[in-house]
Amino acid sequence: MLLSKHLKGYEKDIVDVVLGVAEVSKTISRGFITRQGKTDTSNVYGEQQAAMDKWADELLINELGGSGLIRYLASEEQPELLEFESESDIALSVDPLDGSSLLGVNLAMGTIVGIHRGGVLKPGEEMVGAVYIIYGPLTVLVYSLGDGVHEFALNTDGDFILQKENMTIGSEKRMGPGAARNTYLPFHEEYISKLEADGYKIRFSGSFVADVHQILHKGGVFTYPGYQGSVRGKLRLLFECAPMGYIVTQAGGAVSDGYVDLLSIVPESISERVPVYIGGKREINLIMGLPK
Ligand code: AFP
Repeated sequence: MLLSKHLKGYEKDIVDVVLGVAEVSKTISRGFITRQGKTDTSNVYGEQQAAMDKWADELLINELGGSGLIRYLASEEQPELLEFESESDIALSVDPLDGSSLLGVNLAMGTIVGIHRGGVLKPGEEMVGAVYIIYGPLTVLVYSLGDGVHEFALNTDGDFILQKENMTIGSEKRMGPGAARNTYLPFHEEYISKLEADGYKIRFSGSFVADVHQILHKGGVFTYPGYQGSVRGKLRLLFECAPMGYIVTQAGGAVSDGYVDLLSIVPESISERVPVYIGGKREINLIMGLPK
C-alpha cells in the first residue's frame, strides 16, 4: 500500500504535511553522495554543522515553509522559530539530519519531525503526530498521527510502500546507555548496572533516531541521560525526544526524563535539552522508580 493511500481518513492539512515531508526526504536521501563535508558554521548548541545538516534544513524550510501548508517551523539548525504566510495553524519541530556526525562512517541517520497545531511550546502529549525517516540500507519512513505506528520503505519507483502497520515495541533486552560512563550520575550508573546484570546488550550507534528505531523494533531502552557536566543531558526536547517519544508511546512503549513522562513536559524554549529514557514500559518504569 502506498503512503498516500494509508493516510486516507486523516485531516487533509496534516496528510499534506506528512506527504510533503516524505517528498523532501526522498531528495535528502539522494544528497549524501555529493555532500560529505563539514561547514565552518555551528548551530546554537555550538555543534559544527555538516553540509548535509544545512542543506537538509534549507530544503525543509523552503519546501514546507514555501508550500503554504505550515505556519511555523522550529529547526535544530535555526536559532529562532520561523513563521510563514499561511492560513494553516500547523507548526513543525524538526531535526533535519540527526546523527550527521556519522556521515564519514556511513551509519544510518535520519530526519525527525514533530507535528503540532498553534505552536511548538506545548507538551509532546498535545502533538497531533510525528514522522521520522531513516537513511540506511533502506530509506524508511515511520509515522503516527495518534492511531498506531506504521512503517514504509522507499522502493525503486520512488514510492513509500507499507512494511509494518500498528507496530508494537519489541521485548528483547537491548540498551543504548548514552554519554560517557565516567560522567554518569549515581542513579544512572545504578540503572545501567541493573540492566547489565539482567543481561541487556549494548546497542548504541551515535544516531538517536536510528538507535530508537532499533529499540522500537527489538525492544529495550535508549537513554541519553543527564551527566556530570550537563544535568540536562544533550538531546533536544522539541526536535528529538518528544517526536520520537510520541511514536514509541503510540507503539506501547514510554518515554521519560527519568522523573516524569517526557510528553508532559512543557518546553520553556525551542532549544531546551532534556535527559531522555525511551523504550519499553518495563525499562522506563525502572528508571522512574529509582531513588535519585
Ligand atoms: P549529531 O546529529 O551531531 O550526530 O548528534 C547526534 C546526537 O544528537 C544523537 O543523535 C545521538 O544519540 C547523540 O548526539 C550522540 O552523542 P554523543 O556523540 O555525545 O554520544
